[in-house]
Amino acid sequence: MFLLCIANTDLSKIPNLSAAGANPEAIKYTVPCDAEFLFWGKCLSTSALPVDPEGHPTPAIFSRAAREEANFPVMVLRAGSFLPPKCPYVEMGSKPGSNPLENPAVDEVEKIYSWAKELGNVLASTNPLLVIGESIPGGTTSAFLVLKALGYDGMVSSASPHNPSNLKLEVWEKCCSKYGIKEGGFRGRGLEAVALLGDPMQAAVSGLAMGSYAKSRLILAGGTQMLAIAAVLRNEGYDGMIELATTKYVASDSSANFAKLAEELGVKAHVVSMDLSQSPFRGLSDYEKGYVKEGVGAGGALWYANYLGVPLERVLRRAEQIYGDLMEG
Ligand code: AAM
Repeated sequence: MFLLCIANTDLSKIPNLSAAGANPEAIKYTVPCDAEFLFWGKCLSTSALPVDPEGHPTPAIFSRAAREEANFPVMVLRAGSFLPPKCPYVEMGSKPGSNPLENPAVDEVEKIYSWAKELGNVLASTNPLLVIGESIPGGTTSAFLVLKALGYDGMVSSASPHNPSNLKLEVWEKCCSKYGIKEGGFRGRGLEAVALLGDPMQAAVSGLAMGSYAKSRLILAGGTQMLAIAAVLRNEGYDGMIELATTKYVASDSSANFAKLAEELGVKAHVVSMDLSQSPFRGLSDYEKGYVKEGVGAGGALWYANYLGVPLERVLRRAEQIYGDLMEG
């Protein structure tokens, strides 16, 4: 089964920090639209697909294409989003995350974690393989803050080709002054780091992972945001195998330290070597230039389809067809 965990964080309201939406107003629709697109193949909360500020489409295109080609079941988990998606979903009863520069980031972190753990346990008893993706604009920054707090020094990726790394670092430094914390100060306290600096998606996905590990194979579908989940798991005492699947765009992002962080965390990474350079659509071929890169579990969905016997090329052609139809419509 493919699970998409959706959430929001007020971090996305900091200007220029997130590119997962055309503009700050549009960003609040990214999450419900991603879920709707994955589920129905069209967005219901807005008339158009989520795009970045330069018009490049959401990676949900690839997750949806993988689902259409491989027919795997999907489930949406809402762990605190500004707006509900117009599709069936599991409600975690949690609030969107706060900007830690204003307030501690995640309310009721233990509740989210324990509910998700129980859900992970239930899902794992009927699914031998769980692939878990995310949609949370601003999520690379909350990932960075948690990694730093847990002592992992490396930059996260970004939905933009121009990673606002300095801005992310500035947010971390301001958090250090506000709360009197330092790098590595939360070692061994993964959930506490999430509560102060992370986001509700991290609490939910960490719980799902902890609850399912003993029973099923789990693939964290995403890039450096999923490495932050791995960091939480390691700091909550999980010392088993952690697998992650992501696109080559995150793995080869020179503004981030994906490989170094994955190695430090003992994460086995499946990197999907997709090539969109020949795509007739600029919205897609520009992924090769570092636009968007990953999200909505795209890398994991491509990996999953391939695992189920569908060649990568077929899913990519389907994604082009889906995008082409939308452009014409
Ligand atoms: C999710 N939906 C998206 C999207 N993502 N729609 C358009 N572009 C994206 N990149 P940042 O921290 O820079 O905001 O990047 C993280 C977000 O980008 C996540 O929501 C991820 O799923 C992706």
